[in-house]
Amino acid sequence: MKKVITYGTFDLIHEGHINILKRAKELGDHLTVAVSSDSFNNQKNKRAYHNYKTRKFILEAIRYVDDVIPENNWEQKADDIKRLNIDTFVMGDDWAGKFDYLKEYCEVIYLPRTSGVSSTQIKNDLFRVDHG
Ligand code: C2G
Repeated sequence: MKKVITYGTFDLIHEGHINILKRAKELGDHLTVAVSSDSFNNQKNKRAYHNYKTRKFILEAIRYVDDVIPENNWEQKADDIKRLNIDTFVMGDDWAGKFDYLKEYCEVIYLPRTSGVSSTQIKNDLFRVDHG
């Protein structure tokens, strides 16, 4: 069984998230998503609308996702890959090159981001609608 993993905040799930989860799953037979904890989001200076419990709940409902684990820090990836016997690590290409050190443990693939959509864009657009 070919196991794939990807990491992220996955707040306000949108088409871009679904696209990368779908393509990540297509690279193997099993997809684990490591979703950023609330404290790690603070470390990433990322404000999520939904808390960890909700973001995990939503991810678990997505057909391409087989397992959801917490992402608590930057350093856990190599241990996760070894512990879970991961074959392929996938991230959007906004991270291109940043995780090449993981090639020592598994295949590293950066997939094109879906242009024109992001949680920040959604929040800004909603704010503009409400405030003119
Ligand atoms: N993504 C995408 N297209 C978008 C938006 C996001 O392909 N329009 C991808 C990102 O490239 C990433 C994944 O969806 O691979 C999750 O995106 P975020 O929730 O923004 O994750 P991020 O904050 O980049 O966290 O250790 C890694 C970090 O936790 C990644």
